[in-house]
Amino acid sequence: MKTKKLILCLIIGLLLNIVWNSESYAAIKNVVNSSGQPSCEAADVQTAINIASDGDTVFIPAGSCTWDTQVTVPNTKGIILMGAGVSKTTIIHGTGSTASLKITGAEGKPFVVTGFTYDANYTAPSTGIFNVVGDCKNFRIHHMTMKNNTGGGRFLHISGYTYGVIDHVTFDNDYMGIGVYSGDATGADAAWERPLTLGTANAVYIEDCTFTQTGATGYFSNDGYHGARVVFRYNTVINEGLSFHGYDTGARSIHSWEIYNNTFTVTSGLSRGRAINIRGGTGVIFNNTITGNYTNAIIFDYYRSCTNPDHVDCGGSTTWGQCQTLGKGRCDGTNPADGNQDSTGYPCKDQHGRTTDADLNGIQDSSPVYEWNNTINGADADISINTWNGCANPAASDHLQSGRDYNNDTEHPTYTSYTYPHPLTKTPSKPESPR
Ligand SMILES: [Ca+2]
Ligand SMILES: [Ca+2]
Ligand SMILES: [Ca+2]
Repeated sequence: MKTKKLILCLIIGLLLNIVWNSESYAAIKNVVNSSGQPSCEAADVQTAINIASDGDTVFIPAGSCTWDTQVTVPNTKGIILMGAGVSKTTIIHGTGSTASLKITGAEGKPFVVTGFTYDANYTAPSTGIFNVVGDCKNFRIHHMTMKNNTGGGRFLHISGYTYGVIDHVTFDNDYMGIGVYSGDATGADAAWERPLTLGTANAVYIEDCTFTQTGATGYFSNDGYHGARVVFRYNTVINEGLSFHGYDTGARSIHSWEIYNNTFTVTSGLSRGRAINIRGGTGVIFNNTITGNYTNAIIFDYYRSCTNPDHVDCGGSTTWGQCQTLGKGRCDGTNPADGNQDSTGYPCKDQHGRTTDADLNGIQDSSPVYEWNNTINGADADISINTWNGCANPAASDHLQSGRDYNNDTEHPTYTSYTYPHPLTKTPSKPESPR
């Protein structure tokens, strides 16, 4: 009995200590100017960040400010950067081709960004108006609006060995909502050496977000490469498609992806290309509802099946991507980059249905893709392979085969999806009454 009471006292003491600690140390740093007045200006936000400690909230009050110098959060602190709400605090990107907000994350230092509208001002850079780097494993970016990115760049660019969740963000007038480049160019090989972890927290989760583009031309809700792991679920995509890079234009392909319970819609009077377009890696695609005038529901491309400037698709000239060797050469049985288990070069490096070489025999291991319960305009939607017109010996159909590399209308035999909503969305990040 005595021991039990002692343990109980210790537990209560520990709990009180946690409460006391969080109350004592998690402070709110209101952003003010040199006169002490509420401010959303970049220099004042930076000053508040500089004096904040782990767990503190830097509160950006209502107002509209153009950030023409970059605001940075260093990897020495994990903070909450919070606006007064999307209808109240507006930050306008004003640093041209450089991100106006850059967070360098760190392992063990979770960070949160929430509660403001971020206006790209039609100049979104390729590395995002908002750039996340470093190796934080539990960030959250939520309840924001990002708008007016029509400049060809990204709203949000995430690179490094980093995982977390982006939820309830509205991407409006979107060119490219989110680019995930986990591993980044220099860490892409290391990212591909880590084992496949479908159904776990080891990914960048994008959930309950809305991506909308109302222009005449199609754009992409998001992208991934350099060994990225992306889970894209419960999102609403309007007049856009999802596209992941392979072992072609990037250092390495995206590593893995889980795409489920999303809606992809083309509104009346518009047309778009592919709803889901993937160029490498493995994963699952299920329960997606595709509606409207998309040319294709789900397409797999593997560029190196046919990187030949002379083939018919290219019209005898090298055009972007699909007709360039990009320094990687074709997968044709002679390229040491590939598995070369048959005369076509199969399995090609980072191709669909292949993953980390966990058994270290020098050949990327088989992990077929599974597709089930996807529809386009009410009918069954399947993965189809882009077989470049006129390309043979080898053809894409030699490298990507149904029943071997991918399976349509077949539930994955062992996969279980990760908890929804993502547990990080339960983390409180709203002080009771910020002032
Ligand atoms: Ca192997
Ligand atoms: Ca089918
Ligand atoms: Ca199907």
